[in-house]
Amino acid sequence: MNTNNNIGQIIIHVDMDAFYASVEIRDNPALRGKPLIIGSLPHERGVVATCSYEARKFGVRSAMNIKEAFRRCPQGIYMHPNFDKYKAVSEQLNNIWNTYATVSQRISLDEAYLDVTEQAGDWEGARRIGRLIKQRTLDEVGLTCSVGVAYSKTAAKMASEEDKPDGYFEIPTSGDFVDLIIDRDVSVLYTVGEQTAKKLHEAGIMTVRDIQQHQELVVRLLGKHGRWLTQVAFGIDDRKVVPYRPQDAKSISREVTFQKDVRDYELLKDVLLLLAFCVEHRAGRYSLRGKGVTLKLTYSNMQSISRSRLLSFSTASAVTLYREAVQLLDTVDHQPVRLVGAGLYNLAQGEQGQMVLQDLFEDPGTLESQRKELLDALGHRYGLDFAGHLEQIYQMDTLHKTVEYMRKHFKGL
Ligand code: TTP
Ligand code: MG
Repeated sequence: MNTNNNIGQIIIHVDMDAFYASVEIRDNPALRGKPLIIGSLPHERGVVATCSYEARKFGVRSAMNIKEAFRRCPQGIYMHPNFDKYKAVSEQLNNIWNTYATVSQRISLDEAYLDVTEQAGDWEGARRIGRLIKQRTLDEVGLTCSVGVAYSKTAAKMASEEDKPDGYFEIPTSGDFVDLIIDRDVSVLYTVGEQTAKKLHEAGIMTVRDIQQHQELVVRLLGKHGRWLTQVAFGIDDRKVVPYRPQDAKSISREVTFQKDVRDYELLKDVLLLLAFCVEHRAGRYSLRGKGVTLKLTYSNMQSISRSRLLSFSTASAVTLYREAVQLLDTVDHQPVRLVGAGLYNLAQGEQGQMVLQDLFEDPGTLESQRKELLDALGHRYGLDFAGHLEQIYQMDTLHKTVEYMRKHFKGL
């Protein structure tokens, strides 16, 4: 097997470059070489999903407020994302990736871990696979990606970042990994986000070497996460590549940002009903039920709050989720709202045997008639056929458009 390391796994992490933006550029070469920003449009509310590397030179980043992006890059080209297209591309990518992996773990549309230990045989074989994936992605899909080959998942992810875009980088052993990062800032470790980095910095822990030398302090500051970091700082990460299964998700939620703040909480309740249907749809696809219900709000001052409650039974019903979310909404401060979300957590896969017990709490007949009543009433208020268009409303774009229509046409109850 692989001779260059003694851990026994060879893992590839592959991550597409500026994914959404690159797909748009591929399909419209006039965009090539330009600062392209995918997300909201400058006059709308919202954030940057991603941007081309040319736009990154202006300081534009994923998740940045779109107004800030426009301030930094007024000459940029701004476009809405086209999710259906990206999903289709992702399927193509997945087919290429799967050819070379015994197990592949998709992390998002554009990113996966591949366990290539068997197929590769040795390090040279892994190198060949890494190169092949890059070549086929370019030839067959017309896009560039960055590939990291390493002895562990953490190192493979780090390797794919190391030489981006169109990168290829190897980290064969834990020794190589430690040599590479020991004097870098703690934020080089991908589980260290802004908040965690701040906490560590404030305690004087600036680099990976500091983590190595102050393990007790790191654990005291960060608990379980700290313990993980003290391992990773020495290159220890034995996690296996596990196939991604949507049913393993810990929660399912949907949210929308309004183009103008909403002051009327009756309108919010109507929006919660649509969100509840979207969550029900997703839960249904994977036969999931949740015991916990959450409501999320972001107020106009950007303060976000979430409220949740655990039910005595688990549900996948939009009616139940809606009713619970509305009750939670009644308990919060009624300030103007820019974002509202609803979700289920504490998920478990529904089993037939539980259905009988379930019926004690949620009679299927009653739920069905309530569902119809709620949708009819909603349709009546806005003059829209919600029941007939649910399939479309489950899609993000239509959901946003519908919610904006509701906001503009809301006249009170
Ligand atoms: P990333 O792989 O994080 O970013 P990227 O592929 O655009 O760029 P990079 O070359 O740095 O890998 O995310 C993949 C896609 O996921 C990205 O194209 C858009 C989407 N996305 C969001 O919608 N919002 C976000 O905050 C992030 C980080 C990504
Ligand atoms: Mg990417």
